Amino acid sequence: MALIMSLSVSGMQNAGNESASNDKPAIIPLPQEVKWTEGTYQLPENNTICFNQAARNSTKWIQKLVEATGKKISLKEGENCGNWQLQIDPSLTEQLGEEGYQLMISSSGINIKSASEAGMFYGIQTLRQFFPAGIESGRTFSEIGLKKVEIVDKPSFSWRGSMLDIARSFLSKEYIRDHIDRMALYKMNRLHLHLTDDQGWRLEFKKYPKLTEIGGKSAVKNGRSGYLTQEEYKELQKYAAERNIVIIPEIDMPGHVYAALTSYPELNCENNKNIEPKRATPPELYDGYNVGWTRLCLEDEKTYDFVDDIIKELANITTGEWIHIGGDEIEDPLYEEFIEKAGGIVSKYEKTAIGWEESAKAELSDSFIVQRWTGEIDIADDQKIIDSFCKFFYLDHGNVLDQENTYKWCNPDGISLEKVYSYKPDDDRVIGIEAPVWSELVISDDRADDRLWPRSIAVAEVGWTSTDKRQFQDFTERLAKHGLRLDELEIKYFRSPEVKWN
Ligand code: TNX
Repeated sequence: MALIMSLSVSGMQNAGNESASNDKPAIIPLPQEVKWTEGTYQLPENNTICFNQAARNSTKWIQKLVEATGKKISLKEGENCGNWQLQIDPSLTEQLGEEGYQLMISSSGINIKSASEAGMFYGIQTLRQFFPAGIESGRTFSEIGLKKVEIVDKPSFSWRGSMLDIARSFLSKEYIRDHIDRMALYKMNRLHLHLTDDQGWRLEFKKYPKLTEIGGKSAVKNGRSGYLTQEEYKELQKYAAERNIVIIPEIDMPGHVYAALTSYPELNCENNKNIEPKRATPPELYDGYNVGWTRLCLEDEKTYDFVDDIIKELANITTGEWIHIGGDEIEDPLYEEFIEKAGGIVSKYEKTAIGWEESAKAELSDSFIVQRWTGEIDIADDQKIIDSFCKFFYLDHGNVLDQENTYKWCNPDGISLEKVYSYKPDDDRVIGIEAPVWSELVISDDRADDRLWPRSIAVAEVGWTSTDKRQFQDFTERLAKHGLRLDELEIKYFRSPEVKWN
């Protein structure tokens, strides 16, 4: 692809500089089919957004774009009634899928079609990338020229996920909300929240208030404590849903439960005599880095009352289809039985269970989704799989070799952009990918930004664009132009040396 460097930079500095429009915009994730045509479409002084009834809700996203131009907008319901056409038509599902769209920019204006609100939202996200980066911080431009194009696009995977570990070190609801916005720009659609671990319990449960009263007070060394109330959790879900993102809550069991054991010591059958490190629970909280040293008392039937209560309350406040039960890093003779029972409880409350890879050792129902991180455990033929292989996707690892405050246990070289980008699905049970940021060492917003960006953009493209269309060199050239947008969004991203940032 011929790229005319620096044009977007000068476009940024001089509001309204038309030269910006002569350059092809860098679209990430790369759409499945793009046909550029000659010339640009100049937005006129008066804009009419013409939408059909199904697209009414979607007009709010367009308004943001047009407002940035300072031009006039009016809304009109109908067909072929304006220079912006938004049409949602469920009969396009076969062609465009649930999340696909068609975007055309021609001399008559802008036309987006989709089968659903999700597809329309993504068509608009693509269009957003045709606008100067300055719109991201609310800057206005008097002249905006949009390169003429025809795009037909849909994702190759239905699961394009990001995982935040807010258990070791908490991230505020404001950070999570910003993260949802950032994910949406790159068409990611699943936000997995790792809500509980040894170092903290981060979601309020009405039936077990001490989980957050006690377990919410701790954190990993130098990390942040805190928790989300149910109200805040619901608000986040709603905010995410508007942006086609589903929140997947994880309550990690039967291991990784020290915060719960401190809050309700009756869940701990060793009564602290046999677990290492030896501690009195309560009142001591845990702020260390060990994994795999705590467990719920699986010998005691009452533990399952707790598990049932927790999953029930969680299912009640969760609008998405999935509940993640954890299941990682624990040796216990009753482990498999636990996974089977907990999976059954999730189904009883009409949700679909997800567990980390180890859960595949149990007899799982077909609906249970396994999240791979090592690839070493055999998984039954009918199981669906989410790939989070640590060597490609563990974003708590360094962006480069020996980056400070990063882990390297899975990949001693660190996980470069190129490494993330080189992932290829090898199995047709895979429904998608997800990149976790574990937070033992990610104890501030700036560090979270640095670990997440720009690698999450590579994750997004891997999840969206078919493998045969992806090329690392081309990706980095497009990414270079997104630096400005990330700056405008005030993301403290890692200036990866693999990219010649504009
Ligand atoms: C492994 S892999 C974990 C987490 C740690 C992470 C640190 C997996 C499912 N669990 O408990 O935070 O390593 O990199």
